[in-house]
Amino acid sequence: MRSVLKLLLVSGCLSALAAAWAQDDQAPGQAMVVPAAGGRAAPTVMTKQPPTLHNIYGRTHLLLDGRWNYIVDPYEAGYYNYRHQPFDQSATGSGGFYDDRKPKDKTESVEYSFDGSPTLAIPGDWNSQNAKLETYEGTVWMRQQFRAAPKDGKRYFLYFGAVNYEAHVYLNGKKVGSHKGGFTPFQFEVTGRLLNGQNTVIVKADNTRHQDDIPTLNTDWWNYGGITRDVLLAETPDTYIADYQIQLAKGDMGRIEGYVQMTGAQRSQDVTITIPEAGVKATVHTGADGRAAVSIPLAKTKMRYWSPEDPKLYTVTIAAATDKLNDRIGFRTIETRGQDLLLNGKSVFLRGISLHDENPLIPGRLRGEGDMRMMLQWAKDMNCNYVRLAHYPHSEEMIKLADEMGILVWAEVPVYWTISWEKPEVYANASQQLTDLVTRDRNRASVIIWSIGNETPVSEARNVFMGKLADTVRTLDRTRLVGAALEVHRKGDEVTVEDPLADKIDLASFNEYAGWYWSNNKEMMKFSFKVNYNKPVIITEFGADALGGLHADDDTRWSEEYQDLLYKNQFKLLDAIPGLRGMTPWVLTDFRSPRRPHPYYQDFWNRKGLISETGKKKLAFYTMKAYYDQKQQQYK
Ligand code: GCB
Repeated sequence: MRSVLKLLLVSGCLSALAAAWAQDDQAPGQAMVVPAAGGRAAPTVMTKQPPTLHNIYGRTHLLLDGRWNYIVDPYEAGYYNYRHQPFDQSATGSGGFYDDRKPKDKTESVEYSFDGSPTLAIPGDWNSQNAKLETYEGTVWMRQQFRAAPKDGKRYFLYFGAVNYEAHVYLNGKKVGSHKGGFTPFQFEVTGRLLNGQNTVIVKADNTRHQDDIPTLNTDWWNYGGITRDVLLAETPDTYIADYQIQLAKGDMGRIEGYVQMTGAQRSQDVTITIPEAGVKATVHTGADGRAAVSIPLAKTKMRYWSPEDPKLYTVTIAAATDKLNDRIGFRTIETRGQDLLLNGKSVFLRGISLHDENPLIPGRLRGEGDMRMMLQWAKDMNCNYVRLAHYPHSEEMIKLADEMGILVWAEVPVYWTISWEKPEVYANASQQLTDLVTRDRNRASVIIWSIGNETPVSEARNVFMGKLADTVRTLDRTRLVGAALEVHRKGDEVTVEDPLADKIDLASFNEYAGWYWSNNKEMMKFSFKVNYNKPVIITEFGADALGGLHADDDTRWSEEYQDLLYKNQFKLLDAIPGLRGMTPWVLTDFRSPRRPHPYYQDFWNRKGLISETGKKKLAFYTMKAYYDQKQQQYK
């Protein structure tokens, strides 16, 4: 089988290759791949692919970012013919906008043209780049042209950091696959399909919301559409390091544990892991399945453990005969002991804040490192050591920056509110998004908690769905904690959490809106929290809306004073909870939401930010900082 595979690779016969993978590799990646079939268009079929490349930025690659021409297509005229049949599933496979057709002479009419059409900066949502698209939900086609010089014996992958929500991808007029899910990476192998010279990639992105998607129809954030993260053409050797986990063993600061996964014809190989600065060198041998377990004892004195105070990253090299990769990895442990939360064995308080992947100043999705640094630096200005990256996977770059800046991370999937709990395909989608998140970030020291969802209402079907997600995430990564933002229940003045899901996760983590959605500043102090779980208590949300610059007395809703007093009241209520080990108030900055129409106070913004949409810090920002300064002293 192996030698056959090699031959196929060289000859670039992708359909046979896809079939070979289907037999050999178990891999994440919900993307649908269209095998090339002698140049003829093939119907979309599901084939197992090699795992989505881990550590994509560590690969030889060409960034395909920049200006992409685009065509807005509300009726999907470029996808369906007039009988509403997809062009890419017709006998010829052609007819859609992905043909990028130009009239051959003056006698021919073609009703679209990428040449001369406007451009979007990619990565970037379309809503923030064209006022007419501010609320657009539907299809936009985007085209990029690039030059390539594919080499024999190398494999090539078109990799997308994220496209919201459904993407159909075409290379040089042929479909390479499709993908659903707005916040996780996906790739298509294009070995044998790349041209030597100019290539054209065309993406149909559709951000239409559906009840049976993840997230579902109803959310409290802007539905930014488009190619919102980097697009890369990555090159790998024939047999390459597909995935690995190099982390401290659960609760053991003296041992690195994990695995290495090779993919390709020569998958059984020696693989050497070196961390020169820590004096680590170990060799493992991958089996017939390309996998080897890794377990390396450490000399304690040599290791500087990663923490917010000392975010030390080591250069780790993973080298096989056919491939070699570098990564920057931090080493730390995270555990619970009763109600205590232990980072590197030491009790820690999570001084956090929630945030969306949105730059309020544009407003639009974070476009790159500058935007990301701004957001994380704002959190640091408040003396945070932790962020909740709500409510969906943020970018890989963001997590890497958190690693570098020393900020602990709660990472989440968009299992939010009223998901279609009963449908197996909806579960499969959620589980895939969770898998893709863990696969991407499993080596990032900053990530300490995988969150499987937010404010999901208790019911039998939901409990089964969420319980399975909790089990899934534990099989993917044993070293981190599992959380979910649960809801509270009120019995008179007593606030409790009664949720069977709490038994399946590692934290008593919940959202509560005392003083805002229930009660008010005057009356909220009558409440008390009774949390009956022997787990660290983490408040995943509380908050109040305040229009930046609106000053009034602290009973007046929407004023900065109201928000400020609510925070002070919250600290008193929450400090009375035994086992309180952290919080991520809602939210760092004001953010756009279609659910917030009040013409004066909201204007389609959720105003719970501690920083306004112009970047001005509200009163409560400083109150929050003072509280965290004090917590820092307490946990020194
Ligand atoms: C919540 C949600 C969050 C909302 C927030 C609010 O409970 O988790 O997504 O934006 O409340 O402002 O109502």
